Amino acid sequence: MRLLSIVIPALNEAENIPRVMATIPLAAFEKAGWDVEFIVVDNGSVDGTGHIAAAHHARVVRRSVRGYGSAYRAGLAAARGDLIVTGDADCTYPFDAVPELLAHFESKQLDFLSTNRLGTRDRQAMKRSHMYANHALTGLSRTLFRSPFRDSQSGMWIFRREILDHLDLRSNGMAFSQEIKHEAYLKGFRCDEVAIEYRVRGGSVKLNAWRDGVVNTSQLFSHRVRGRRLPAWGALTEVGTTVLANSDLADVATRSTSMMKDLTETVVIEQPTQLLKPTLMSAQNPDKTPKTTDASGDCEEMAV
Ligand SMILES: Nc1nc2c(ncn2[C@@H]2O[C@H](COP(=O)(O)OP(=O)(O)OP(=O)(O)O)[C@@H](O)[C@H]2O)c(=O)[nH]1
Ligand SMILES: [Mg+2]
Repeated sequence: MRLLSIVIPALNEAENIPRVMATIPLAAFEKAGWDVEFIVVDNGSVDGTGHIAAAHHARVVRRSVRGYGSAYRAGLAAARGDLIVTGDADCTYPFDAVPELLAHFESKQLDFLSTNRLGTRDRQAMKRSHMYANHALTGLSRTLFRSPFRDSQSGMWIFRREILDHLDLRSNGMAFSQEIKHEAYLKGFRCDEVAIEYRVRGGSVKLNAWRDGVVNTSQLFSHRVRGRRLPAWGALTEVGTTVLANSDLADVATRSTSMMKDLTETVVIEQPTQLLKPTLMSAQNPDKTPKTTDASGDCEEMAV
């Protein structure tokens, strides 16, 4: 069986974690030949998010440095899967659609697949001001990087774990989301994006719209200055032999490796060997009905 790592950053999402987990379609993954590890990164919660996640069979990663990007850098370093899937812990992303996204990823032989939330029909899922800000940041990204992504801020991605060794990821805050997409694109990996449904959030928002908007904008410019688009690799399998001959990539690989080294000093991983099995989940959630969110912020049963 191949291993899929689902990596989720969670700050004070104790209430949402069980609901998000209930939407993970383990039986479909098993049928498609995937074992699943579920990694929750908690760096600063005061509501017991990490304990709840551990009780729900997650590998819990804790890191002293706060922030969304910091959480991802630790969680991705801990992931062992052939492929990594990400998303928020707030019930907004459709984990129940991941088998379909995986099929697309594999049929197109992609290295990095992102998702586009901006065509979502549920107007309550994203505030109008956030929608405008997302379009503005995406427009600027497309201009600066000539990137193909139409939603530069989406938090659901699927990618081959191996590509992490070639990405220079530095953001500890919300800018991590755009940084990983642009790095994958700049390094010549095969990227694509598909539309997904975006759902109403459970619990409270962690984004600080103005501060994060300013930080993200300045990260775009600094990243553009340091990053240069490298030739497309085609399939990543071809990189292995080429990478050492390319001084830029060799340099980046060295830096990523030292980033990982930093991380191992501050990261604590609980339940390091834990895998999710459909039997575990059905025992915990007997009706196995996928969940979504309603406008009041609570996840509720979704008609299927
Ligand atoms: N571990 C960790 N998780 C974080 C941190 N900040 C945000 N998160 C998580 O990252 C995800 C995204 O944060 P949100 O508050 O939903 O931000 P957003 O998705 O940009 O904003 P909305 O679209 O309004 O939901 C959620 O799962 C948060 O719990 C952090 O400092 N540490
Ligand atoms: Mg969110």
